[in-house]
This record gives sequence, C-alpha cells and structure tokens, in this order.
Amino acid sequence: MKSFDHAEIEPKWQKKWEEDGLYSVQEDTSKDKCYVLDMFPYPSGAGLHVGHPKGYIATDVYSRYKTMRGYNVLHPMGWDAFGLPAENYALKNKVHPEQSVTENIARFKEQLHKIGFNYDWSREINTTDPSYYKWTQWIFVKLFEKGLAYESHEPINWCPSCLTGLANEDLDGNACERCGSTVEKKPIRQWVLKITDYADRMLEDLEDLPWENSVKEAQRNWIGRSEGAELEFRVKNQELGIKVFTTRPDTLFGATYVVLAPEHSLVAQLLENQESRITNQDEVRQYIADTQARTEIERTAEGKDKTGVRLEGVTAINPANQEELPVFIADYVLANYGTGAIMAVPAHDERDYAFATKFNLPICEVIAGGDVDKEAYVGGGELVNSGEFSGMSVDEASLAITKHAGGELVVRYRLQDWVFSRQRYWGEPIPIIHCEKCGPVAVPESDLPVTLPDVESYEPTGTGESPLANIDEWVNTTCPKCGGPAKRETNTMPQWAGSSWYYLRYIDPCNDTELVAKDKEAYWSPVDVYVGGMEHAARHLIYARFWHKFLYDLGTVSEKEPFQKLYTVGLIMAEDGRKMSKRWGNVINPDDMVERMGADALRVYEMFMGPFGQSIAWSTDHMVGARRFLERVYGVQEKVAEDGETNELLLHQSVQKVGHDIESFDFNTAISQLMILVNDMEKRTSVAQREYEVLIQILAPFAPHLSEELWEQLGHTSSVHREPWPTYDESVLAAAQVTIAVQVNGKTRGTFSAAPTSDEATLVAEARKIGSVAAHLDGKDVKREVVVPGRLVNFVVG
Ligand code: ANZ
Ligand code: ZN
Repeated sequence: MKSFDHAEIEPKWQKKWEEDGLYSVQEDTSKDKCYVLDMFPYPSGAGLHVGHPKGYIATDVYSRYKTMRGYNVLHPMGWDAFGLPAENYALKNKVHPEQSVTENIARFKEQLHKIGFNYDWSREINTTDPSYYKWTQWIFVKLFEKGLAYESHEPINWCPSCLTGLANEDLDGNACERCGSTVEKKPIRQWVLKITDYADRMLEDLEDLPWENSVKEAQRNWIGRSEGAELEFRVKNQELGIKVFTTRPDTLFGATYVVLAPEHSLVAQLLENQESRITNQDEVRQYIADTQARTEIERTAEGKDKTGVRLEGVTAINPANQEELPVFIADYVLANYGTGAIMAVPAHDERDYAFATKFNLPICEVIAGGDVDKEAYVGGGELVNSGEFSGMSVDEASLAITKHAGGELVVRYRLQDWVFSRQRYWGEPIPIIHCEKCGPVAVPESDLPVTLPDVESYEPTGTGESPLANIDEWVNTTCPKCGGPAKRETNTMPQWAGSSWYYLRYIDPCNDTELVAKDKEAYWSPVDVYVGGMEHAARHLIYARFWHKFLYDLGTVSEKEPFQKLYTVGLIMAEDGRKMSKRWGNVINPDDMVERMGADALRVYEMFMGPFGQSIAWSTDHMVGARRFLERVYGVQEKVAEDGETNELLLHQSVQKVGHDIESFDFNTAISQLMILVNDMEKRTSVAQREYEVLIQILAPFAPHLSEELWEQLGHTSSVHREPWPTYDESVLAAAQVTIAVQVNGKTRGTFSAAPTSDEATLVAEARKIGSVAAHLDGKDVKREVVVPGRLVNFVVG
C-alpha cells in the first residue's frame, strides 16, 4: 500500500494556506455568520500538552464544516497573559514577565501552527498589549462612573504566599488556587465590583440559554439566591439585637435557641463591653480561637460532629412569642453568609437537630407531617404550636409571621461582590487617581491606557501594596479634576479582567477609538459556539456574563448574553489514568506526536477517542490506529476511476451523518461513519472518482492536510476547504431507514429512525437524545447498554 509523508505534506499546506490568506475573514452581510470561539490559553512556560488542543481541534472541525456550509466563519485565537500564573512563572525563572510571556506565546503559537488550525491570525489579541488593555481599563472607568466599582476595607482572602488579596472565585475551598496555601482573612484597601447588582439578571437569562445543565446548575449554585426573612431577636436586659437570616420564617415558633458565628462582631461586643454578663469568658474565647484554625469546608461538612459553646448569661427573646432562648456560638454558622447569625429550629433543620440532640436542647415541632422524635422534618405542611398562625400553610405563614415579628423579607446571595484588586505587578493598572481634595478620580479616556511601568523589582511586597507603589515618578501625578497633586492607584486588576470581554475584541481588534465598532459587533455577535473547560463554569463564565450585561446597559453591545451554545471539553488523562503533570512525568507533548504520525492523525485520534465531553485516557496505540485509517484513505486512491463502483446509499448516509454529528459535537460517531465508508470502498475493485471526492470533502474538516493533498492529486486547483459541503438525497435515505426501539430496563420509552448500518456508539448517542429516554436516565447510573443493531437499544440502570 502506498503511504504518505506527513512531514512533507503538512508544512507544505500550512505554508500555502497562510500565503493565500485562506482563513482570514471579513464582515460579509450577504452571508450568515458563525462565530466559533475557544477559551484562549494562558501561555504558560510548560507549553501545550495533548489535552489542550482537544477543544481547539473540535472548534476547528466545526468551523471548517460551517465554512463549507456557506457560513462566514470567525474563528480567532489570542492570549490571556496577565495574572498570577504568568507572574509566578517569571519570578521562579528570574525573567521579566513581559519577556517570558513573549517567549511562551511564540512557543504556543508554533505548536498550534503545527496542528494546522484555521485561526484568522490577523485578529490575534494579547491581554497584556496596551492597545488591548486600554479597553479593559475603559470598562473599569465606566463601572466606576456608574457606581459599580467601589473601594472597601472589609477583610478579604489573603494568600500569604502569593502576597495578594483574592476573590472567592480564586479559592479551592480555603486554599489559594494558584499555590495551595491556606488563605487568611486580612483587612486591606481594595477595589470591589458590584457583581451582585447583576445576580438576578444573570439567573433569569440563564433559563433561556441552550447550555449544558451541569454548567447552568454550577452557575445557579455559585450565585446561590435565597429568599427569606431577616428577623431581630432582642437581647434580654441589653440595648442589643441579634439579626438572623432565615429561609423559613414560618418556623419561628419552633426556634429553641439562637446561634452566632464565633467571628460575629456582636460576640466581641458582648465580651468586651458587657464583660460582667458572659460568665464563661475563657471557654468562649478558647472556642473562637479554635474556630479560626478550621476551614469553611471543615466547618460545614455534612454529618460533622456539631460543636459550640453557650454564652452563659446572655438570653435572646423570640420576637413572635417573647419566649426566652439561650444563645450559643457554633462554627456551623458562618460569619460571611446571611447575617452571620441564625435562629435554630431543631425540629425542622438537620444541622440544628444534630446540635440540639448533642446539647440537650428542646425540639419543638411547628410543622405537622414528620416524626421529630426521630429526625428533623424538613418538608412542608400545616403549622402547629404556632399560636394564631396554627393551621396556616408554610407559604402563607412565611409572610404573616415575618410581619408579626417586625421582620422583613429579603433576598440573599452566596455570590459576593468581586474583589477586583491585586497587590501584584503583572496586571492592568487600575485607572484611578487619588486626590486629597477630590478623592478617587477616574483617569480620563483620552489618557488611557495607563501603561504598566517598568520596575526594577516586580516581586510582591507583602505589605498590602503593589510593587508599583515604589515607583515615585509614576505614582505622583496631578488630579484630572482639580489639577492638584495626586497619586496613582497602584493595585492591578485580577487575572480574570482581560478574559471577561476578549471575545468582543476579536471582532474589531485594531480599533483605537472604540472597544468595538457598532456595525461589526452587530454582525458577529453573539458567539455562536463557545468551547472550553468545565472548570470555568462558575468563574470566567460568570464574570464575562456580568461584564457583557454591563456593556449591554452602556449600549456597547447589542445582545444580552455573550455566548449562545457552550460545549465543555472532557480532559485527556495520561496513559496511566492520572492527570497529565510534570510532577508525574506522564505528559505527552503534541509536537512529538505530530512529528511521529502527523497533525491529521492527532486530530482524528482526539476526535475519535470518545464522546467529546468525557474525560478519557490518552493511548498512543490508538493514535496509531487513527494514522492507519488515514493511510487507508490514501490507499483507496489507487482504485479511483472515472466510472468506478459506487454505493449510493452509503454515500448519502455518510454525508448526512458526518454533517449532523459535527453539528452536535458528536465527532467520534462522525469518524466511525467515515470508517464505515472507507471500509466499503476498500472492498470494491474500483471506486468512482465522484464518490471518492465526496469522501475527501467530508473528511476535510478532520484531516485538513491530507484532504487538501488528495484533492490536489485529483486534479483540483482550488482548496478543498473552499468547497461546499456535499448534498445528500433525503428520499434515498428515507427508503432505507429502520426504526430503533429504545428501552430503559426493558421498557420501551421511545423510538427513532436510523440507517441500518449505524454502529453501536451512534445508536446509543441517538437514543440518549430522546426526551422521554433522557428523563428516565436522569440521575441514574447506567450499568450496561445492550444494542441490537438495526433494532434496539436497552439501557440497564441501577
Ligand atoms: C431557620 C430555619 C428553619 C432554617 C428551618 C432552615 C430550616 P440557604 O438556603 O443556604 O440560604 N443559615 C442562615 N445563615 C447562616 C449562616 N451564616 N451559617 C450557616 N447557616 C445559616 O440557607 C438558609 C438557612 O441556613 C437559614 O434558614 C438558616 O437556617 C441557615 F426549618 O433558619 B434557617
Ligand atoms: Zn483633585
């Protein structure tokens, strides 16, 4: 069999495509547009491993397919290069971050080039480029002008190793996501963005987004909206009140004690100002100290043994019935949620139940329906033991009891305002000038960007100030408002700033008078398909949606939401099943693989390895299989003849299925179909040129180099990537369809039609898409899939 030399073919075509500007794109109102976007990478020092390109290959296949379908496709790439990872790398390797970023970008770019992507590099962006971050700063100025960026001195998360404040989104539990150190709470001056003002809109608009449910759920949880009430319990014989937040004001008559978070300011007040009243001060102080050593995760872990200390001598009064209740501090109540204090209703809350049982506190049933001698009853029902409110339903009573107790209905979010300043060097300077007379003043638009100055030492200072604070000639300036002496803000923006709006800049990357021109924005927005890692569900995707909505309010963008479809890419694990990491020495470098077997083989393999969203271990053997498949495509060439044999039905089926599967990101089953087609061609003594050409066309998105080569050898002078996607004849297909029954545990839950040749993976994937089947599989563990080709799929669930 004839073989092909990828080392010759691939660079040849990459060069030609670049020379011809094959992938550069302009607005063209005569065509429908399709904007396909990858989450852009941090150009880290380690370079790409084979896991990175998986998402990029998918968008490349998809965007090539869309181009063939006649769309005007935007598929850009750029670099997210500010922030801690780049800076920490630079510090470790003792080079200036600007230099290491430049080197790393060059390396990444070269690696991407080798894989043959169709990016329009004329639109490349880099978040550390002043002409880019001018607009990041411009957005900040607008936020400031609208009162959505403010200064605060609240204690925030502080990483003692990275020496900077961090947002909640930068934590892994209670540890710094970058270095793993346990974070502390430290009061420092900081800039904060009022993301909570957009929380409700982010939740509402989530409903209509066609995203995967898991991502939507992660966002809902992160935003964590709770409707409830704030009620005040007076402290007996003192001029003090304890405000509690509860989602169940209807259970107020069942409150049998009150709990404060150990860090609650009232505890300190009670200890200091009213010393005589707490009689067990030592015990209380000891408990507070012990709590500080525990992380939030440890404190709130389900089933954890409940601990706490009673504040002896302090009594709270239930605002509903004036009953006197003991007051505790306990670590299961967190200081930074709600009001940092709760009314405990052991009969109807599991945590309170566990605590009350341990401390021998009364359990008073106020909602009928459970057996509170055995466990907390958290369901609904009719009120009992609740005075005049007995007999009401939970919903009715919530408002009535809140009113009766003088409380108010409130909405609380888990989401907190975004701590937006970092005491580090490698970020966008925050464009604010502090004037003694005028206070903080925004840098006028005409003076943007505020460029990051060169410093001798860019190491973090640890003092709560950024290294920029040491550069007097940069810091000292004049106030844009009054012309008096003033100082520049020296904090920089967090990692996430530049990535919160970058997709807009690709649309108009060189515009120096506007963030993005209105007509271009109107043409390309929104992003049609966005692909990236699940780890961004609650971070980048929340920040970007927030900024986008703000820009929408400003009139800068025309769409409420930035990203239409969203696909999350499954990780590629190492061959040993672990995460690929330098530490384990199991990293596979795509360059090596491309060198050995070619970019097309890498592309086909990564798309064939399994369902796109699933995490799967790398196998070099399987990549060899992908290479062999391409050899076979190449080999069939020898049988091609003008009037060679045909298999009309299979060809139509393949055109339909491959297109359909690319559209829905089922790349693995698209490739199975290509394999079926190639098998069939191999069995024939000759293959009609017309059919072989169709094979090359529908293979082109996956294996762009080999397809281009074969296309040329067939005598074509223009690129296969400019060909229209082949058409198929519905009537030919319809005549040959079979009906497949779909069962769950043997019960038929739906049917669909498919080609009789469909393979198992395809049938299973199609079967899962049927609504009534999906409903029966939801939340269940599928133990086995029984497939009878041409007839039936049965899911066996546990
Ligand atoms: C009384 C009650 C009775 C409650 C009942 C629940 C059930 P979500 O849904 O997460 O918002 N809570 C309030 N603040 C807290 C804090 N700082 N730390 C720990 N727990 C806190 O939860 C709200 C409920 O969690 C509140 O409603 C409160 O307990 C508790 F049958 O109040 B509940
Ligand atoms: Zn001033």
